[in-house]
Amino acid sequence: MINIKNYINGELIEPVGQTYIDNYNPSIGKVYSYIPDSDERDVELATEAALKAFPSWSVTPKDERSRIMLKISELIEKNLERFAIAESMDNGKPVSLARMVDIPRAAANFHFYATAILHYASESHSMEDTAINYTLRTPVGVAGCISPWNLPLYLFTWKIAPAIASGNCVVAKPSEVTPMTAYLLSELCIEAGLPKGVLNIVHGYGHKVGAAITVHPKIPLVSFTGGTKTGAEIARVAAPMFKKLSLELGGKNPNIIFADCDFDKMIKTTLNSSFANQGQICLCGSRIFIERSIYEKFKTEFVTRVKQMKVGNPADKDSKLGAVVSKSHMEKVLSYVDLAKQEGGTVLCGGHQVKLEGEFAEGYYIAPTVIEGLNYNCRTNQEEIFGPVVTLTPFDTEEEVLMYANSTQYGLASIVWTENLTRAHRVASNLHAGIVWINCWLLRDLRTPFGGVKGSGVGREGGFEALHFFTEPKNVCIKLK
Ligand code: TXE
Repeated sequence: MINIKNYINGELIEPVGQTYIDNYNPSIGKVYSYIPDSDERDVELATEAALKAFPSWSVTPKDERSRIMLKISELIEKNLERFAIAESMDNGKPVSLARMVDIPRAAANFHFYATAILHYASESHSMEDTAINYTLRTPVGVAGCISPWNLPLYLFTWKIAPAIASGNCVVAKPSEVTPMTAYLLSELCIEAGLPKGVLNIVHGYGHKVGAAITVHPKIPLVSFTGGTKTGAEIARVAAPMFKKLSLELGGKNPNIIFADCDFDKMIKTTLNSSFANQGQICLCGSRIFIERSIYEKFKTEFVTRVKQMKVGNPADKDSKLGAVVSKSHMEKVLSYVDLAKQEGGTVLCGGHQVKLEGEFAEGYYIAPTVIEGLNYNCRTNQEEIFGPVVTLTPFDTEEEVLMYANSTQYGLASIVWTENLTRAHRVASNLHAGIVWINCWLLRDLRTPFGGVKGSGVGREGGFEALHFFTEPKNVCIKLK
């Protein structure tokens, strides 16, 4: 059994309270390591270390910061297989997915911001011959980064990389449900020569460690990804302290399928946008709206293919779905299937736990689930389920489907399938969402703004948006005469 340690001031250390939390492997439903049950004392140590490192790190030349970050990126790539297996064991996702998506993306996050910082420039505003203004962009200080369990290392590094690239020091908290790869990352940071105190990782519960980061007076900005309720709690505490906040929260994304789409491409991608990572991606399209003239064709083809998706041991090459992240999450997702039935829905396939054999018998597996016959405004179609569950709803007009699509409290991503270019632009501009994918899904250019509207959050990550967030602009005005 591995005892995970906190990474504070360049060292791997035990939590002050010396207590630990059980860490489950969801694919077998058993404890396989222990996580520090840290509290505000550990956050205090981490913040002191970060404050001590800040004066030097914030003036370390960009080239040097970049060099160290590139080294971290290289080390992640070198350890790809080990990290992919660790991510799968911690989270339940197929190893193949972690190998193809999660871990390469974590390396890419460091690589991207190691180079982005070299190209980051600030503005100047000339007032003809009266004066010249220029904007200084300086690191803010100690950044709090709090991340969730669905894409553990991917989302953790998506925050840390821009924060340290722009000269901040960080107190970070990975999800207590999936802490392992953040722990492995701390070992790589030591190996890469990241100066002590620049990145500090404190493991533990949200209500202890996350809350202590949020309320700490010396942490002036918080970047958070997680549930909408938690985001609201963080905003409630941080707003009166005038902290900078970036909140990337839940989604209930529409996948809008017009009859003129490229059917084969659409079906293939829709299987993915529905069930990748067991549906536990805030960008998954869980509400599928299909133009009525192709509704039956879509339903037949889609359900046939969903039934063929193998749910199994995450290490098996042909497993399309692994385990969901925890027992309580499995129960939550299955409770939504019961709710859907009560709301008049018909389960076309799935809707139940999958019991595997042997050592996987106690794992948390759910069959990919497709439900039809629900109103667009019932709870099943309004609340984030965050599991392998999608609903099918027919529509007749563009106006009607836009109303359905925009009807939730969320507004993160949308997917649109049509070969009609004019309609694609029109629908994209009328969707209330931070991201619209036309004829694709999860195609990501790291330079683009990433985030949502309404209950899906505040602020944008990605590209220079993140560097703006992690720096404070200061205008200097010089009179010329
Ligand atoms: O997330 P939490 P949970 C959604 C999804 C899921 C629901 C709840 O619907 O079912 O949220 O998931 C830390 N102060 N998403 O409960 O609690 C926590 O320790 C500060 C969407 O796992 O929001 C973890 O590190 N921090 C989502 C992080 O917040 C606190 C991804 C996220 O956990 C805290 C995950 C507090 N008071 C879940 N309480 C997405 N948008 O991708 C908890 N945390």
